[in-house]
Amino acid sequence: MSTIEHAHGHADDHAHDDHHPHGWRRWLYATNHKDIGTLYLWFSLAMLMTGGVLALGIRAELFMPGLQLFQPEFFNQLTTMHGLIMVFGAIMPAFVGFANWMIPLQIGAADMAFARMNNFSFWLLPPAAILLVSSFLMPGGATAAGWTLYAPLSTQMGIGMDMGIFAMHIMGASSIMGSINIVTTILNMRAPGMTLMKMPMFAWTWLITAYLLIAVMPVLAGAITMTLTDRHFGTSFFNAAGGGDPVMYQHIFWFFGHPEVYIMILPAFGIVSQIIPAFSRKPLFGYASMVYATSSIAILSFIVWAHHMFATGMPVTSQLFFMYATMLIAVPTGVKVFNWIATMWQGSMTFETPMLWAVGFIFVFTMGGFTGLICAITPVDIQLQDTYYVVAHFHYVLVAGSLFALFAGFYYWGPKWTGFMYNETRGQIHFWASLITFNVTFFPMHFLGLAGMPRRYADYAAQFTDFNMLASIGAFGFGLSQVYFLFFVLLPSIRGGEKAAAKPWDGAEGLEWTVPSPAPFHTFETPPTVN
Ligand code: CU1
Repeated sequence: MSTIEHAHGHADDHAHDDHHPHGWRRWLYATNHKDIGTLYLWFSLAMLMTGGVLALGIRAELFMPGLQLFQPEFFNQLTTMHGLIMVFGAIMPAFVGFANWMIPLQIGAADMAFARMNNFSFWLLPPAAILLVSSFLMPGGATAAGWTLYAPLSTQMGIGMDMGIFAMHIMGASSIMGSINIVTTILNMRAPGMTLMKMPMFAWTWLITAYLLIAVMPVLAGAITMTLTDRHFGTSFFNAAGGGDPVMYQHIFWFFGHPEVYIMILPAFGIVSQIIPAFSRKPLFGYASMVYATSSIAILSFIVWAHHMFATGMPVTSQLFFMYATMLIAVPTGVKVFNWIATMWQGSMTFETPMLWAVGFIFVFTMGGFTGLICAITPVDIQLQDTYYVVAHFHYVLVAGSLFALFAGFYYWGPKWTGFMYNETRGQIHFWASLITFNVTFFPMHFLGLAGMPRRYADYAAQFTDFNMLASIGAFGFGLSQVYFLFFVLLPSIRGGEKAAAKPWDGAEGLEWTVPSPAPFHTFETPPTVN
């Protein structure tokens, strides 16, 4: 019996007590970490599809040179909104959904520390998403300043920009509250015996991620608030004519933005660090070094921000500092990759769908890591800045990194969530189709970037046609692969099918809990709330 059904069945025994609201109330008033986790996951899936449709619009326009479908102004709205929706609507909330589902279970807590704040964190998101997406309908359309919302362009666009700023404020508030909840839960609500250094890696990576979020979301809020006051209240923070500096916007934004990219990858590291041992039937190699590597990455992420700004002109000493600091991050990241490989080494490996995604993650994410190193080299970056090479780089880390890990986690833990096994053949089809089409989409972009094709343009010179056609074909294939996932894997595995065993991964399962967990999975049908 699934955990959800179980909770439900239990509630039916007390049909008249209102601790377990039914129907829409169950979701609107949800204080149960599992229900809230489910809400987060559905929300992020909806945003993934919305952002995906925008991406396909971009790739459709870029299938051929010339303008076919969209005017350049609208094209730039598509790229901007694609980025904002994927970062703030899809990837981040998906990891928070995983955190809600898994962290209390992993540390033996009854629920999240602040159950009602947890509800509020989630329900801020749908209005923010509606605000963001409906800005397309405003005069002048959605913001077209790029997801980074650089001044001075962002200080001059229409009302869509204000709606975007408001939406990001709301999403930021949601993230901060979610992070406070995660930190408090992990620090205060671990079961007896569950010391910090015994926690499963996903809980560890999220603890560190939550600190990053609390540190940098207010910085983003500051940057976009200054943008707002420059727009409407006569300030000149980013306006050179009034004594301000548009480059300062970039400093503030990337002081948020670089830790943000680790916010989107550290929980992915955590998921992969649990799947690899389970399907290698060995404990994680170098557990403590994984914890320290994660912390090192988080700390270093605060001192590398200006590697996004080499082309703005800066003193050579600054260039060198940000170049070397950035390269330093390759060390703890390398520790992680080597630990994953050492975990697999001489293991009794099997390749069910979660493991395929996890190994695919290591392989393809690491390519994104290498191109990141290349971009960190200042003189190279000045050449590659704002070309498709950078677009290729960050899609290798965000799609083949974050999204692949999310799929790995879904296939791994989903049977616990729904109570049903997904179809293994279809899961593997989904993996291989995604892996191939992902690379068809984004690998050619390296060549386009090296050849000098700039990003954020609706049109391009004829010599870029072949690789663009290939990328567009790949993108539609990738989109179709996710439609296949939705209709042939996800929905069927929720409706029913083969019942998942209590330990779906059998021999592999025990190793997920490399420490004896004092709190097994199914003891929390009716979690008490704390606040
Ligand atoms: Cu960065």
